Amino acid sequence: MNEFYQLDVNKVYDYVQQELNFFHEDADIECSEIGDGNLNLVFRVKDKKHNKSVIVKQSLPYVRCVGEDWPLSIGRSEIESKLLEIEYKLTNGKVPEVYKFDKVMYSTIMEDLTDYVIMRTGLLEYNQYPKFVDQITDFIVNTLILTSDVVMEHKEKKAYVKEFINPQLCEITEDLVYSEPFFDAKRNNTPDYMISFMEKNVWNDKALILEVTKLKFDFMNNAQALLHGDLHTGSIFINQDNIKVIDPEFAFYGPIAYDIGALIANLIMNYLSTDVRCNDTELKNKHMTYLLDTIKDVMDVFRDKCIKIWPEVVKDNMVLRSPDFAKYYIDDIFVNTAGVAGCEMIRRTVGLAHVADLDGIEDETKREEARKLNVLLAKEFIMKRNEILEGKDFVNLIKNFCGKNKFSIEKECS
Ligand code: SR1
Ligand code: MG
Repeated sequence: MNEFYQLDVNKVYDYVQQELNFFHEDADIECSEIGDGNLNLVFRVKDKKHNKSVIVKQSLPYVRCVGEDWPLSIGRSEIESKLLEIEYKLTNGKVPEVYKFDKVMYSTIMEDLTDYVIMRTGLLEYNQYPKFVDQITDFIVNTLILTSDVVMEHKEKKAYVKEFINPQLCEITEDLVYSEPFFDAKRNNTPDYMISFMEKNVWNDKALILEVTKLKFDFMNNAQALLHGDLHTGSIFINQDNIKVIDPEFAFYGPIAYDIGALIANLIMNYLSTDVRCNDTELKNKHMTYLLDTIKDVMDVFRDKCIKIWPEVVKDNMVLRSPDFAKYYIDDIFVNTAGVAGCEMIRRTVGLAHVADLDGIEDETKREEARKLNVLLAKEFIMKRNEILEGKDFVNLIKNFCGKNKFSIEKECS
């Protein structure tokens, strides 16, 4: 077949066999469409008899969650499969193994992660993952620091910058994360009761808009490292032993803080969600403490690992001569991580694409409280980001701000 056609559950088994001859002749096949993301089709093809399965992910020429009115280049799947192959090597297999990328069908056939759950789902069920901090910080250091100018030969790095130019997907982020949530944009998904709240606290706050604009320009102009580009808890498969990071179709050369900030923001939203959803006080305290420890440790262990590998990996001739450069470089990542986290929290509350952590709060009043608290806390992260240089600074801001403001938000929403 050398023409693109859209896969469905009836066609996908024949497609896999034609491309890879993966299944036994006597296989007992079951195909399902399991994609719950915003952009693509995702199929699981499983041989129940021999317990073998693959995932087939196909790009559609439009944004799935919106429809054909929003066209999108299917070439994004090539970026995704290339990045998965690079990250597979850099991280010793912390992403799914790609079996084949098909440039005609814009589909990737890859490893099925049967023993894992999406981290967002696991956290919403109050599960804890003791190996997560160590594994995600290895992932971040190996995919980001090792693809930066600190380490890579500069012409090779620039060749990567060119190869991973991803204008359409970057535009989605520029619009959906850094622009539209900060005014009353048509594509926003803003609950009615949030409109006047947003006008008062965000849309008319000129100082905030200036800081978000600075962060947007950092996103667009700081070709620092080869990012995943959408590293939230819905892009991480997890279990008690391992993680596998999925869905890097937003990959491009951008600021390291963009990946880390997305992750931290989604942990914070789970924290706020747990506070209003969980009725078992002991479990609630345990899970919220776990989340704060995780946020703190991700940041501090990231810093420690950077400092540790720095002397072994640095190649740039000026960085080698400047012992203080590592601290300057990592401090800048921390500050911008706080800023990115704030933008991600606001866009997941009022922008086009929300998260289950907030939308899934069943009690309407509590959902409103959590959304409002999330926006106000996000503002603090953006406006006070220059003071956030250690893991404990993230945690103290969350604890102090929520402690002080929870009561007045509860009163406002009741
Ligand atoms: C139209 S795409 C909306 C969002 O889904 C992806 O997962 C990205 O986070 C993007 O911003
Ligand atoms: Mg995704």
